[in-house]
Formats: sequence, C-alpha cells, structure tokens
Amino acid sequence: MDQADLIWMNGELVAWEDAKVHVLTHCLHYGTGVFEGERAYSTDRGPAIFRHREHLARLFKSAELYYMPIPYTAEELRGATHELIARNELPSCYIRPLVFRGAGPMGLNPLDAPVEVVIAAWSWGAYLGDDALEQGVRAKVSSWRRISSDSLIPHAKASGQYLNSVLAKIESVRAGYEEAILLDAQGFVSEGTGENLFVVMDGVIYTPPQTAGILDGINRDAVMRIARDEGFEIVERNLARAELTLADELFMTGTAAELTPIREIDDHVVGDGVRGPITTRLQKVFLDALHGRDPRYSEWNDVVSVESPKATA
Ligand code: PPE
Repeated sequence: MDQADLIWMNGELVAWEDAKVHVLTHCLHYGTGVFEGERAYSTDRGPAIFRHREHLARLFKSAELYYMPIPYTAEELRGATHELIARNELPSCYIRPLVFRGAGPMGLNPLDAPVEVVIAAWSWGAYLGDDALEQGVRAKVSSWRRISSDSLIPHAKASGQYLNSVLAKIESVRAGYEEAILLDAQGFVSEGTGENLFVVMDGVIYTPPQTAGILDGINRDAVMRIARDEGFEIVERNLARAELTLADELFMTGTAAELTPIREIDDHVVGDGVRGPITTRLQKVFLDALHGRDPRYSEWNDVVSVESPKATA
C-alpha cells in the first residue's frame, strides 16, 4: 500500500505511523464501525473529490443506523478531508473515512464506548488489476448470499458487514476469478463484493433494485443518471442468475472499481468477451465526470479548497 504522510485522527493530523488504536477497541472485536470509500481526481481546478457530499451523507446515515453519534458535522469532516489531501500533497487519491466505537467497556452494548473518527487518504490505482477497465474481469457467482435486511443493514456501509464480502472474495480469488457476484436471500442477483452490478440486454440497462440487498452505491446513481442523459432506458428490477449469462454486456460500478466490465461470468463469455459498446460509451462519460471533464456533471466534483503549505512554499 502506498503510504501518505498524515492521517486525520479525532480532529488532528498525525503521522501515518502514529495513527494507532488500543487492542480493546470495540470495533476490532465486534465490527462496530461505519466507513466510506471516496476518490479524489486530478482536475483542471486541482484535486476534486467525486460526490463528496453524498459520501458524507451516507456515512452519517450508516452511523445513525448503528446508533453511533458522530462528534463532528459533515461540513467539518469535509474540511478535514480537504486539509488532509492538501497537506499530503496528493494530486489524486482514495479516501477512507472511518467512524468506530473505540476502547471502553467490553461486551455487546457499544453505547458507552467512545465514537472515534479517522480519515486516511493514499494513492490507490486499479482496484481489480491493471487491465480491468479495458479488458474486463472474470467473475463467479458466490456460494455465499449477500447479507439480508432481516439480520443486518445492506444500506449501511458498516465494517462488520464486510465479513460477508470477505468470504465471497476469498472464495472467488482462490477459485481463480477476480470478483464474486452475490445473490440475495431470495436468489436474485444482488451485487459484487464491493461494487454494484449492471446488466445490458437488447440495448436496455438493468440493475438490481434497493430491495435486493444492495448497498445504494453513489457511482450506481451517477451511472444511472449518465445512462439516462445518454438516452438509454434504465430499469431497476430483480434479475435471475441466468440473465447474467444471457446478457450482452455486464459491468460493475464502485468508487474503488470505477466502471469495470465483466468479460466472463461462471466461465461463460459475456457477449463478445470484450468491453461492449454500451459499457464503453458509459465508461467514457463516467471517467470524464470523475475527472471533471464533463461540464454537465461539474457539481459532482468537490474541488479541494485548502492550499498546501508545502506546495506554496
Ligand atoms: N456495494 C458494496 C458492498 C460496496 O462496498 C461498494 C463500495 C459499492 C457497492 C459501490 O458503492 P459506491 O462506491 O458508493 O459506488 N465499495 C467500497 C469499498 C471497497 C473496498 O475494497 O474497501 C469502495 O469502492 O470504495
């Protein structure tokens, strides 16, 4: 991992090596944390965080769902993130805010454990391999089902919930695939271990609905808006596993994965086995939006507004 110099921890910038917690941190034992994954891109106006406010809004919702009061406002965390990127002199980066229950009383009741907040940023390149954006990845439907809303909260981006993704990821990687697709409790298609999923059939774009155990992805939302702006029909509906194989094109969206095509599913070639025409077109507009190159979406780029002291010295 590509270390940066500083991490924002409970209101202060500390050296990367010093951003530590106690081994009795509640979150370490019980997964009581919520987090975000964001990316800042180098744009004409400087580093800009893609849909920063939406990520912060989701962080606060995830925290609320787990009864975790965040001791800062969204605007304070936004400013802290800007300062962190500027002070680390990162032209582009991945950003990881984490809100978690710290060391306090042990046991399942977390309410008396302190709520701690950290924000880290570092440079993180291709998530699913260097060629993934162009060539696509090979994916397999997991034997693990996506967590369901009757036992956990798919809508929350909560640390403990990721054990589900970890199991699916290990299974797929050990079997020689780059990614796993999870079905929901009913057996409908849900999402990847860290990505939402889109299916193209006969020129129409489908994606699983909110009720299919998905995380309500911010890039899913961005790509749906872009697809409509480009004149495509987008349908949110339950998808049967076989529709993945019958699809003309498949792709996934996520902050880390950006817009990654799937070229094989369960050892079936998807379409022609290359990035399809609709995927290619949406990916281009989406990458332009991420990098602040499309004026239609410039409100999505939160330009880092703090001058780096080192950069101006
Ligand atoms: N589903 C899951 C389960 C998920 O973790 C992500 C993001 C998404 C969908 C897409 O959401 P969004 O980024 O808002 O479009 N996964 C994050 C964590 C990845 C990781 O390896 O850690 C991410 O992409 O940052």
